[in-house]
Amino acid sequence: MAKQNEPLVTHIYTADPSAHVFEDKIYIYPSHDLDHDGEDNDDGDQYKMEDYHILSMDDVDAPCVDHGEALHMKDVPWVSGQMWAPDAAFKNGKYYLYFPARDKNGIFRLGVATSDRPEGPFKPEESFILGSFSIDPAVLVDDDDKAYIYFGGLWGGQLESWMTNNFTKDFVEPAADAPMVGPRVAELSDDMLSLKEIPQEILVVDEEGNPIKAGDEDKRYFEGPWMHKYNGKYYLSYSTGTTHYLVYAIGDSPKGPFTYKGKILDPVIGWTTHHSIVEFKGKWYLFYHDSSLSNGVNHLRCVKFRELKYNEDGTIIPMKPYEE
Ligand code: FUB
Repeated sequence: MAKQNEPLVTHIYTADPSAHVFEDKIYIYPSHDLDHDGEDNDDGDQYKMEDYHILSMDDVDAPCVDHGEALHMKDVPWVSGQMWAPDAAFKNGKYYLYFPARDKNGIFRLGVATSDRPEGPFKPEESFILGSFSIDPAVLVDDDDKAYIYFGGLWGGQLESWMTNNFTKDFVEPAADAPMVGPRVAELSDDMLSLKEIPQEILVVDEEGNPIKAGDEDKRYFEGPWMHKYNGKYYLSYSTGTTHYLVYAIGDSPKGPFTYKGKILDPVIGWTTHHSIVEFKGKWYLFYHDSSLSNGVNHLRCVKFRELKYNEDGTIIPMKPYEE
């Protein structure tokens, strides 16, 4: 049986859970971590994932089912490795799996694969999504049926290499007092397979309207964007990377700007955490990962979930990962 704050599955290592309610169940789209003796570095070479397994739960206290391999890199013609954090969406009567991976030149791109079923198997497109780059796609299908893809990750995720929307191998990190490097957003085409526009950088400001600075590592964007709506407002949440927080910002439109509001989750065991937020049967849940299942090995992670609550003013009540 699934239990809050416990690994959802223990027979494989899983990370980066993107949770959605499809067909009245919770479906979880995680990365699948593999064990190896390779290098662990700031480029993320330790995250050597090759495939996706999709999980589901009929309810929050029901067993978590692994539906087996839904997509493997050997079946994706443009991929050379590292199938990282995915997300999924439902539109046009179909399920879409969005995933980042290195192309044959070692550049991270975003791919898409389709299925008639939420658990797959998924059939990939021949090429990556034109105009896409970096990692960690998250897709919002808004109430008006327009769909937006959010993405981007610093360091190994190569986002700093795309400040001009052209890849630059030798990028310069922004100065500490310069605005942070923001995640990107683009509207998706109606068939969900391409971008309708050039991705734009998202602006996150503080309560005074000043952009969050690159050196403000407790608040700045690092990776793992997620977008959800609560009471008509748009909530952009993300990982701060080096300081290991999950934080959020609120805006009035899917492309922002967003005002930084605070922390969602304190640091977990392991270097990364990566999350999603979903409503199920009138309650809200945070899905995230830590490295507790491997006793702290950074690249061997496990997905977990816990209830998330809001204050009356719409702010999120911050949580500590190892307290109820
Ligand atoms: O899982 C590989 C990478 O680690 C993800 O893309 C990041 O968000 C981090 O969780």
